[in-house]
This record gives sequence, C-alpha cells and structure tokens, in this order.
Amino acid sequence: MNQKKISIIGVPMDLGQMRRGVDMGPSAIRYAGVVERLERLNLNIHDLGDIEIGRPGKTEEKSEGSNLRYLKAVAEGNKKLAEVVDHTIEGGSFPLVLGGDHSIAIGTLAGVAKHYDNLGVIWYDAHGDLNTVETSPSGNIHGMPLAVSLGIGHEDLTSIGGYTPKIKPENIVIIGARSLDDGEKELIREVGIKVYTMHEIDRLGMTKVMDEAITYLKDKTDGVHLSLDLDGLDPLDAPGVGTPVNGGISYRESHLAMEMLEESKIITSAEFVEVNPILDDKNKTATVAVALMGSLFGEKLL
Ligand code: B3U
Ligand code: MN
Ligand code: MN
Repeated sequence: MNQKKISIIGVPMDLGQMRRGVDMGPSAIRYAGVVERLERLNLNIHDLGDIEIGRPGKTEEKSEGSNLRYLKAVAEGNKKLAEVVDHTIEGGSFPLVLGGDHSIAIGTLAGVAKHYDNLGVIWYDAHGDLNTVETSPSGNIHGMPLAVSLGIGHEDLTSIGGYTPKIKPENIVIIGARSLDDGEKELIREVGIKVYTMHEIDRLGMTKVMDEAITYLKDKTDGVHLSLDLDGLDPLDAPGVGTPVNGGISYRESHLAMEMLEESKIITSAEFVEVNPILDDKNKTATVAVALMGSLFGEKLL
C-alpha cells in the first residue's frame, strides 16, 4: 500500500500581530509530540524544519507609507512559505503547516491553490480574517489572510505566488466565527461566503454543521485546505492564543469536526496557527493542536 507522506513545515511568524511569542508556536507543537503522534498512525512524516522569518526592527514596523504592520517582512516570509508548500505538493506530499500567526495562510494558500482548479477552504476561527487595508481596526495582517487570498488587499500580499485570486468565495466555509468586524460582515454578504457562527454551532450541533460544510464543498472542489486557528476553540480549552474570544468551540466538538473531516477524505492540506506558548498554560494549546491533528489524520478512540 502506498504510505501517505506528510511534510511538516514550521513558520515562526509573529509579525502579523502584536503579541510576541507566537513565533515559538512551531517549537511548542513539536515539543507536544506532533511527529511521534502522527508516526503512530503509520504515516510517513518528514519534518522540513522552519521557514526563515526576518527580524525587522521597530523602525521598520510601518516603513513604506502603509498602515499595515511589518508588511515587507510578512510578504517576504510568505513568499518563502509559498515556494516550500508548492514543492511539497509537487513531491506528492501533504503539507502540514505549523504557525505562527494566521498571516501565514497567505503563503500557504499561494503554494496550495495553484495545484487545484477549485480549491475549497475550511476556515476554523473565532475571526473572519477578512479585513482589508481600509477596514482593519488594527493594521495587523493576521486579520487579513482570507481577504488577501480572495484577491482583496494590499498588492504586495495578493501578488504572492504570481497569481491572484487564490480562492473563490463560494468555495469557503468559515466555522466558529464570533468576532467579526463591520467591514468583514459587509464583505461576507457582498461576495457570499458560507459562515457557521457560534450561533449555528449551538443551534444545529457540530455534527450537522460539519455534515453541511462537507456536503457544500465536496462536489464543487477538487481539494480542500483546512486553516485551523486555535482561537476558534474556547479559551478554556486553548488559552495560548493572542486574541482569545469567549464562547468558542469546545475540545470535544473540535475532535468531532476533525474526525468527520478525516472520514470525508476531502482534506488535501492543513495548517494549525496562532499557538502562543508564552500565553499558554503548560503547553496546553500546542497539546490540543497535536491531539486534533491526530484525529484529522485518522487516530481512533477504539
Ligand atoms: N478582526 C481583528 C482582530 C483579529 C483578527 N484575527 C485575530 N484577531 N486573531 C483584526 O485585527 O483584524
Ligand atoms: Mn485567524
Ligand atoms: Mn482568530
């Protein structure tokens, strides 16, 4: 039997937001045993190490007349990531990207989407990450990657990988949203993105939400990327994140979601982001991330 190959790519990026420490996310996830956990599932794991991210000084924070923080260094890091992800897929391996803040989804999607005509995206997050230069309340690029991937945003970001847009609005499902800015709500309505907020998760239950999301994406896409922001989970279960929002998805619901994705066989690439060990409680959030990866790749309780 052909053994499934998975390439782990660490991205120590912390320039897309203001809380230092999320650059240590990949180390924290490795320390929580990601390689050993996935090897037990009889998968062929290659840890490619970390992408090099620049360390610009404070003076370069808003250098070139843009209100986007560390635009240049974020763009550079994402270009490198896009190339590594691209080569990983070319080599027949599944890219598993470890963050790092969520701005790295710009590079991941730039590397992934060129391999598909109709890439689907599951965006598991408390936030929409659909801000633009105009709507962002913070200037933090980690609040923008989904908009950038739709081709909406600063050209230095949308042009990464040499093509834009990477994805289509009708191929996106957001799960777990509970902190959307006004501009993001407008964009969701304007372009038509399917969103399961916490309201729908409470009301329908996670089983129905995932059933619907999988059915929605399955036939119209030829690959699906899972972008899982640990702040999609409730801060009680995942406290080590930069912008926690109460009332999130539970640990068990998240496992169920991963197990249903595994059964559906639709996921072709994944990233786990925003793990910040400095804000964490004894590496709890990295440990949760690794447990969810276990379910995503086929770990069973019995
Ligand atoms: N929507 C806000 C806050 C935020 C986005 N993503 C995270 N926080 N993690 C923003 O700054 O764009
Ligand atoms: Mn996010
Ligand atoms: Mn988030």
